[in-house]
Amino acid sequence: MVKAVVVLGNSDGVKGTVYFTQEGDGPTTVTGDISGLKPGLHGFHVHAMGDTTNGCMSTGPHFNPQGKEHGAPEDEDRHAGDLGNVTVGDDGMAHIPLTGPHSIIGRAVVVHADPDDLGKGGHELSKSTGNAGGRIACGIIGLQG
Ligand SMILES: [Cu+2]
Ligand SMILES: [Zn+2]
Repeated sequence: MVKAVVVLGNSDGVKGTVYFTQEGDGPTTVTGDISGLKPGLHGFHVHAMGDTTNGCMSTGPHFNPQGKEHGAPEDEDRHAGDLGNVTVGDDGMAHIPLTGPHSIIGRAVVVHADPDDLGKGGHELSKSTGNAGGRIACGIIGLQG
């Protein structure tokens, strides 16, 4: 069992802790709570870099080791970091790699201001970011004992 955790926060009162667990090569389970967000859907991704020197802006693009297009978590053509949307306080499941060559340890989780259109919104950003708007909170994923 590999366990990882990320603490999210910003100066506007957004706070959260998100846990990732993976048994063997099985799917990664994502659980946790985030408070202080506006009601509704918020884009939720693993971004490529664990670098918050310039806040959430320096976490790079969506984690995408296979060079695919942006999509929904259940799509075949999706970034590995595409976790879809979160609703405040919801727990969820995601099939993202946590061990092996595509480890997400040391990368960043970013919560966005707007819903992720899952690549289907027809906007020029739909196929890269899901047009999820600003990066309102983020944190770096670390191993948990
Ligand atoms: Cu994002
Ligand atoms: Zn993406």
